[in-house]
Amino acid sequence: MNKDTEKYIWPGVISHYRSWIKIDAAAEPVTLLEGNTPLIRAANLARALGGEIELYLKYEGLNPSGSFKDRGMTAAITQAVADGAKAVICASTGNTAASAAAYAARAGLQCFVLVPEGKIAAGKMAGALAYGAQVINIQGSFDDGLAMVRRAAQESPIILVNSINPARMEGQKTAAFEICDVLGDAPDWLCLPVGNAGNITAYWMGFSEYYLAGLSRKTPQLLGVQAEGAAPIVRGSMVERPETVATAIRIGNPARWQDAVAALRDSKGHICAVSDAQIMEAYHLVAQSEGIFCEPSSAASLAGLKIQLQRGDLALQGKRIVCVLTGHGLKDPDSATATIAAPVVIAPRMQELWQVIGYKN
Ligand code: AN7
Repeated sequence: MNKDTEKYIWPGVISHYRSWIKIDAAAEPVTLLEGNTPLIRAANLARALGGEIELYLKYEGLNPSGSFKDRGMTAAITQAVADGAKAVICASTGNTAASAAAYAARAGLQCFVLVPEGKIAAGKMAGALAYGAQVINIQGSFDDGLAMVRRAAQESPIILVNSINPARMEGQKTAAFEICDVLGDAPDWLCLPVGNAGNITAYWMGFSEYYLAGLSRKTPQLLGVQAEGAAPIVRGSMVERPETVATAIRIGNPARWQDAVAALRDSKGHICAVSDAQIMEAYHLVAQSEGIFCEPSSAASLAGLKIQLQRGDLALQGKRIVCVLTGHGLKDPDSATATIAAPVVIAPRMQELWQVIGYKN
């Protein structure tokens, strides 16, 4: 190995940020080398959103199981193994399930995931099954599932790996560190979708810790975005039957509700709701203007940024803004194929091809 090679090898978020991660200090990380995701400048998208802004996309879909959940899961599973766990459990709208399943497989733990029947994207179900988790479809919502897994963890030795588990926050906050490390400071605004509100809580922890340690000159303002049909924090009351195309954030009673409210207050941030139509518009826009494919829930952050740029009552213009694209578009192929015109069909004859594409000399 070239002697310089070692410094280019990414060891995963726990090893890279070890002194910051409050889990068992002696624990050997259970890692799939998650993290170190690209922060991509998105000038085309900024123009399309109508902003004179310096826009970056934190492409969390490039994590090993395809979403940001892997950052927290490496920490939660590492701690679970250190605590002698044999099995873990979570409720999920899909991504947590796939991530828990992957890291549990890596660690040799049994994994149970509760998902709302018929309401999780195909790629997430495929992942959870492929990694060998026991998938349990519940005839109810994510919120019903979360209440059940809380009970299950209280009344058994099974470890809960939803974001109520503090180790999850320890891993997830590393995304804030990475953004500061790349930009040399925190951005002016961080914009992200909010479901169970673990991620917004973790980002605020990360940015606050870096700021207090003198590693950034400021903390960002947070712009949280919920789907209109699942916007308990925006409305200030629980949503009994949450509904949205963005199934990942189809959550009516977020576990980290109070932490999210505190983060929004302390960051001088804002939380808003966007419609399914606005989400799908942003979903197509980022793919077609930047070549970056995210799932609909992730695009909610872009939709929220767009409406806030239009409203103009937050000081966004001229600012450096990071939008978090939380999950990969391939997680939810049906959202793409159902909303874009189907491919044309031709016979295998050149004449028909020329008819479609034009361009012939
Ligand atoms: C792509 O997987 O809650 O506010 O069970 O998958 O931290 O919940 C997923 C959430 C945003 C919201 N984007 O983050 C689950 C789950 C994507 C997500 C969120 C989720 P939180």
